[in-house]
Amino acid sequence: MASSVVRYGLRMRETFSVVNQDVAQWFPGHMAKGLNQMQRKLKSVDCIVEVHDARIPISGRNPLFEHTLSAIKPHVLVLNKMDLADLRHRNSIVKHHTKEGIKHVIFTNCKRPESRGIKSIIPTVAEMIKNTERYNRSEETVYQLMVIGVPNVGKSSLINALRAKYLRKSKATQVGGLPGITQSVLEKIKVCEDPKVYLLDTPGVLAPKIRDVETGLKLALAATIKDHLVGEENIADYLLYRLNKNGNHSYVKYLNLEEPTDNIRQLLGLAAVNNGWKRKVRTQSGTQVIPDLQLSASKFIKGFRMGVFGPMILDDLENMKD
Ligand SMILES: Nc1nc2c(ncn2[C@@H]2O[C@H](COP(=O)(O)OP(=O)(O)OP(=O)(O)O)[C@@H](O)[C@H]2O)c(=O)[nH]1
Ligand SMILES: [Mg+2]
Repeated sequence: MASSVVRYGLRMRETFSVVNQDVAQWFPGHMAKGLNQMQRKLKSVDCIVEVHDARIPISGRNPLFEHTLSAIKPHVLVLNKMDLADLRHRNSIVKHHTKEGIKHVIFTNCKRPESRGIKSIIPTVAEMIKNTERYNRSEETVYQLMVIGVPNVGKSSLINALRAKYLRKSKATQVGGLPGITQSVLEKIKVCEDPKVYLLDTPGVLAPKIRDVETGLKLALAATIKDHLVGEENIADYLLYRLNKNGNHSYVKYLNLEEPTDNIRQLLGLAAVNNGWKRKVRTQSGTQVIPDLQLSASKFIKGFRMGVFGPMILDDLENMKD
């Protein structure tokens, strides 16, 4: 991994390179099954709601969806976790997707069912369906939507948020901090009475072939791929690169360091020593206590996922003007 010890005022990495990473290993094979199940249900669906993480608004969407699901039915792109995303680029993100042919982009925070984004989903979808020929489903008076997306972006949370908003009902589908919580296409869940709207929850599906290693690291940082598959130190290093690139050194205080660095090993070591994060290892002469670099890495990554380094976007939007 390219890195150098950098002191205050010196240059940080401008590009990120990882060696010896077999990206194909990061993707569990069982996901093809989920996609097949989804395709089978497509006939009874009026609209596809694709949920994606607003911190990776451009890259990391599953390109398979474009060909197999969203191109066939009316489609809305929900960019969720907007509370964690830097929304100064909101207009350029929307413009980018509009150019790609996506007419409806909605930013949401599923932790707030009464927020504007959540409120706009059903009216937007109802309008779209009204304006489309409903193929074999024209006699139906209820709307059925399928929620799709890569793992852990908040698909199930969106269903629960809509249910809470319109029906004042509690959670109907399980939510969790790790990817792979929803395992198969579930039965339809009612989220609204007028109009009658049902949603199908689906398991997260990643693209079997990833564009490049950096896209994979973004997906990993946003917790869509299990950490151990990518390696916590790799994910932490990518986070460090991103923060330094943005001139964001808030990690120094958070990890109890003295100054910024661009060297992940140095960061993890110092964080472990300064915070007393230790672990025991067996040696020939007994046991020894050493700094726990893995714990440092997971605390650092967790900080990002909780938003402690402020709102961020992991895609490069510098060249996109609002
Ligand atoms: N900060 C924030 N967290 C969210 C938001 N929406 C969901 N989450 C969290 O993201 C995690 C994943 O949510 P899920 O709803 O289980 O995601 P999913 O896409 O259904 O995941 P899989 O079923 O594993 O594919 C959970 O810890 C949620 O609490 C949001 O808008 N903002
Ligand atoms: Mg789910």
